[in-house]
Amino acid sequence: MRKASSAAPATFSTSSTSAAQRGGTTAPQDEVRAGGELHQPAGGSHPPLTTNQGLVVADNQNSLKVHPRGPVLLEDFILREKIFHFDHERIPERIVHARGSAAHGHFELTDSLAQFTTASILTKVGHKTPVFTRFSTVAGGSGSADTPRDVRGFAVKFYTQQGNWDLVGNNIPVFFIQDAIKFPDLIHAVKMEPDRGFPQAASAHDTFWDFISLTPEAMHMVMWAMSDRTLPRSLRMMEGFGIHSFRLVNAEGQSTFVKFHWRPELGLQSTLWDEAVKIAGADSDFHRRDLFEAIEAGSFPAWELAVQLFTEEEAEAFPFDHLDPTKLIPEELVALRVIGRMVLDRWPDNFFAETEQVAFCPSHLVPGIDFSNDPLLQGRLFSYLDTQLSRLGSPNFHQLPINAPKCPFANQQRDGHMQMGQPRGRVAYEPSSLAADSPRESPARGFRSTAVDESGLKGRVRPESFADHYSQARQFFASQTGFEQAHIASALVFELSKVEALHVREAIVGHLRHIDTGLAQRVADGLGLAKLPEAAAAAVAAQDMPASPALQIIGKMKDTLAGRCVGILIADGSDPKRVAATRQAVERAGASVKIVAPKVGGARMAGGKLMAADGQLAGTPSVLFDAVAVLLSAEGATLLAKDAAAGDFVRNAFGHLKAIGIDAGGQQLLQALGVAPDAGVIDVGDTKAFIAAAKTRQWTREAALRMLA
Ligand code: HDE
Repeated sequence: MRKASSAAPATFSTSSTSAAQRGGTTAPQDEVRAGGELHQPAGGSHPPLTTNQGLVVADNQNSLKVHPRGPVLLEDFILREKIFHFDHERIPERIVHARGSAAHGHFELTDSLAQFTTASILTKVGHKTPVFTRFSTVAGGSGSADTPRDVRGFAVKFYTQQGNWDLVGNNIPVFFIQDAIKFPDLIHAVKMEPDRGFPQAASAHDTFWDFISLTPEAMHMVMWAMSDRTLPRSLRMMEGFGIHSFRLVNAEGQSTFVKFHWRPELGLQSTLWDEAVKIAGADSDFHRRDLFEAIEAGSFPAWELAVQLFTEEEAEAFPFDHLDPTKLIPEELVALRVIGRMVLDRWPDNFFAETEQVAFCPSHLVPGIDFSNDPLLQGRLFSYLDTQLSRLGSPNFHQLPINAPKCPFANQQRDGHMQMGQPRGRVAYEPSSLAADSPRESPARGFRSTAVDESGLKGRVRPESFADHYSQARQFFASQTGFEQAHIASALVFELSKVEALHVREAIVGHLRHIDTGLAQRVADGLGLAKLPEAAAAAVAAQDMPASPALQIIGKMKDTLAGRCVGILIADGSDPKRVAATRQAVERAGASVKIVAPKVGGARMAGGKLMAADGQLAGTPSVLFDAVAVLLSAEGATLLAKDAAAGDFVRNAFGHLKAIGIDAGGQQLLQALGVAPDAGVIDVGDTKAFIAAAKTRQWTREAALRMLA
């Protein structure tokens, strides 16, 4: 039998075992190292490590064994407790919206809606209500990439003085289906196909398009999903929508319908499809990192909250049914009224405790707000509460700090798994006469459902008023700029080209014929269909509606570089003054700069000084930036001309329609790569021109370099 090593003198250890016996090369934290100094990682006084029962642990490196090379003992309760807890670290991921990122912040009301509602959050101007906001993709698992083509969740939990209000919306104002009973089918169709387990986080496959082809009500949402709205550049640059009509209810019990909109202060920005695909490889946490870095840098993302208010009578006159969640109310029909501002200024302390365990429920609302009869919303009122039980495992999920209201709450609900409260006394019922302090109902200020006159024949019937599936899809497409229309057509071609079943491809084109014949023809051509398929049977013929420029992305971009990021590619010999001047101009415009160099240690600049890099060229491609500058010496350009990563950096920046700032060396590299300069390739000597070009994409470049449908 081998003996335990005694190579290290016993004096190196505070216990009777030697350092080598304690294991590894790293000394335990309370151990005197060979040099004689106490090993204390930076940052000070460490509390003792304990078990969950508070027992101080002496050795966190070794399990308890019969002898140093012998079997582990079942007796080792410290090992068992640690592994037991580890084994149960995961909870079921969300069935949809599993991949998400969240932040804390506040909402401040700027315009009172006191005329319409009793909700204090919508009437107390200047009051700051804490919020927790989670953004998500829908289809992918929790470890999937941030940038697939997908709808984004936009869920806000307002911790109001009257209880929690959850506005659980998306970044698109309509939805695929009209009735909650179709939701499991929709999600089963879009998720990985059940026999093969792929594709992950992608709608470009047969089952999704098969379901869509048989669900014409989805065609409006499909237009949005195929637009660049589903490729947001940043979570900070997306709109949010409550989708359904809700009601605001005032003190007299009168109700007004309301739609909620979030509008990003940075304006809308999207990536291009080819770019989004490449970002997924370069940084699958692109959106999460972007939100984290912005908040850490103090560049807090903010949104305006706006409402569309309308009465029942006004709704009667709309050429669609506002209770149908596949329809929106154009801003040109009912203007948006901005009533407040949300700022996200604090990243969660712990991802699991907050972002993973936060439980949003559309049924969480406050007095003065009420539901409408939107059948999708009505189904959601059940689903979210129910799902929390399987995710969080207990009806007491509301007691988790992230879910608990920040106003007092009390009732006679008791017990259950993981009960954290310790209610006192004998009274756990109501009415009661045995306790003076037991909670009672409050008729005057409590929640009341709006008294609505409902009558009719019970039945599983889709209303006639929900039958027009194409008019708003047509309006959406007609309202886009030519660049955006080309992206929609190309996205349809891309997605349908991944569909193996020819009849499904044809059926979708058949639906497109009701929306825009030109679009149908472009997609048919892009798919190589021999002839235009038959138009689908339509319950109601599509109407032409007035164009709504508010539905564009390009129309909603802001003339700003704020919140975005410019990458500057340097190499040995680059001119530090040029780099500094470019950096200064970008930062003055409210954007950030990242220096990219062949080596992460930096580049030796002209003049001999080292400039540190934020990223190494091969790992920091230009897809991560909104615009780039290529600032090189002649030698640097010659060197990089031979490097594939540098070639990709420049060619992709050009291909993704980005402004490229250059100096003489940059120009040399572009020339060597065969990239012909256009109006978006700018000498950084003219910083103003470079910033102006960096704010937007060089849309006109695209037709020359990409085969769009
Ligand atoms: Fe959801 N949805 N949903 N949904 N949804 C969930 O709840 C559901 C719908 C939305 O960041 C689940 O906690 C049904 C529309 C967001 O945690 C689940 C129907 C809209 C989030 C659920 C819908 C949404 C969810 C999964 C059809 C836009 C993420 C885990 C009636 C207005 C919230 C969970 C977060 C999450 C069900 C339709 C938005 C299963 C049954 C429409 C932003 O309860």
